[in-house]
Amino acid sequence: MSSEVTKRIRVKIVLIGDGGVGKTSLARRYLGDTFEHEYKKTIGADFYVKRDVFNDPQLGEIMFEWLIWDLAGQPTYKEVRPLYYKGAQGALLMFDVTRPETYYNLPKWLSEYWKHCGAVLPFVIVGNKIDIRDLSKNHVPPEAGMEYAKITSQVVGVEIPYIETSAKTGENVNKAFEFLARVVLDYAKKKYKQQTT
Ligand code: G3D
Ligand code: MG
Repeated sequence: MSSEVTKRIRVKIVLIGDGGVGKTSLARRYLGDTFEHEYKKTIGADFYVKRDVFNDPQLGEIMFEWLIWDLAGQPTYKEVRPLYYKGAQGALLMFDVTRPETYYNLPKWLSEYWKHCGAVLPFVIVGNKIDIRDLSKNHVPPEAGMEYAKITSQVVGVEIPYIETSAKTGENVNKAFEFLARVVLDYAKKKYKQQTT
């Protein structure tokens, strides 16, 4: 990590998707060993901080301080909801490629995210557990994730990425956050343009 990085932003993100899709595993894999971890017992969510540097073609190197919120277990979700989403600027919308029902539930999570954040905010669609995709007879093919990304891109007005990961092997985990940094910046640039034109 370069000490010359001067641009820094702090971005709260939420991990959303059905229980068991791998939200906690993905976050922990991304954090590696060097993470600050705080468990918010009172609200039933885990909270992690991670700094990472990304390169933007126009802005150069930017240090992101991710504030990653991760719902713990199966909480009494109603009480957690407002705090969980408050101030979020991005999301990883996750499903499990071995369980189609988790893919079909994506719209439900997305509308909840937008509703509680009060805006049509950006996100990355993550199809997790690709290491065991072939073990499932009716697994979700990559085309399904790409299709949903295409549809939602039109709604958000920026290109929503789809990425396939394995929190178990670590495949594409860093890349998921790289994509999230990109889409958050794309969205911010779009908003800025709208305000100045
Ligand atoms: P959640 O936070 O979305 O509820 P978890 O999901 O991160 O708790 O993961 C649920 C289970 O799926 C865990 O198994 C975890 O090890 C497993 N898992 C998560 N990601 C992957 C992956 O990419 N590949 C494989 N093969 N397994 C994964 P257990 O057995 O602990 O319930
Ligand atoms: Mg979890």
